[in-house]
Amino acid sequence: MDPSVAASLFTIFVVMPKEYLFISHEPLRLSEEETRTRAHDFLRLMDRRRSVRQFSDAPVPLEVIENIVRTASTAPSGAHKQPWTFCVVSDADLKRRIREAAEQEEQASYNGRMPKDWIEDLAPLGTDWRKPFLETAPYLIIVFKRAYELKPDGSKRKNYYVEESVGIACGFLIAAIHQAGLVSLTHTPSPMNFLSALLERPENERPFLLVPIGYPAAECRVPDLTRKELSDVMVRY
Ligand code: IYR
Repeated sequence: MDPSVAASLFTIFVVMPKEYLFISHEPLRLSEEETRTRAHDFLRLMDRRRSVRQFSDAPVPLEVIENIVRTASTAPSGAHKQPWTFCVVSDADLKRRIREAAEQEEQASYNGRMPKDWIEDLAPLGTDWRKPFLETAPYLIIVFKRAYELKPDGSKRKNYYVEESVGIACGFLIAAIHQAGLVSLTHTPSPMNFLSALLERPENERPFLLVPIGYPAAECRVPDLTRKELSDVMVRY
């Protein structure tokens, strides 16, 4: 290569900082009154959310699930890497296999793997190893965290704050489900690696959370729980 061409290329690709595009941001600009009302209304909405373990098999349109996943994927993430994959399962045979594998793990957990204190802490929730909702709910979303990205050439690219990012995305997911009038459960069968095998996920993905989604069963009951007061969760400085 001509040395002057090489010099120009060096300047363009090595010396000159790349210009990144910034666009203007147009946030909602609300009056203080409207902000107060909306904060209050959102609290009232979210405070009605409950984790549900008894699902109806009533169908949910796929479009609703897609928009819920799109909402989850708006979450902030480390270096905007969006290190998540949402596996959406509605196939009855796959749901059955997930249930069978989850129940096998849960049976071992409830019958010896979980310490006594843990079992006692769960008693008010009325949970046990049986997970019929994994078949009844019309959809299961299995959230995978991407420990790193696998490039097409096989090389790896780091992700950042993966746990935090995927946790926030799951929060958005659960809020979006509730906002749409559906119910969900944050289910964490343990260990969860059977999900990687059943869903044939690549090596850079690790199961993070299993979220059944649907309508509650007509006879659905939830434990009589209260939430902490503001004074127990907020400290002012
Ligand atoms: N994974 C078990 C046990 C369980 C653990 C916690 I922490 C809960 O809040 C609820 C259940 C199960 O799903 O039953």
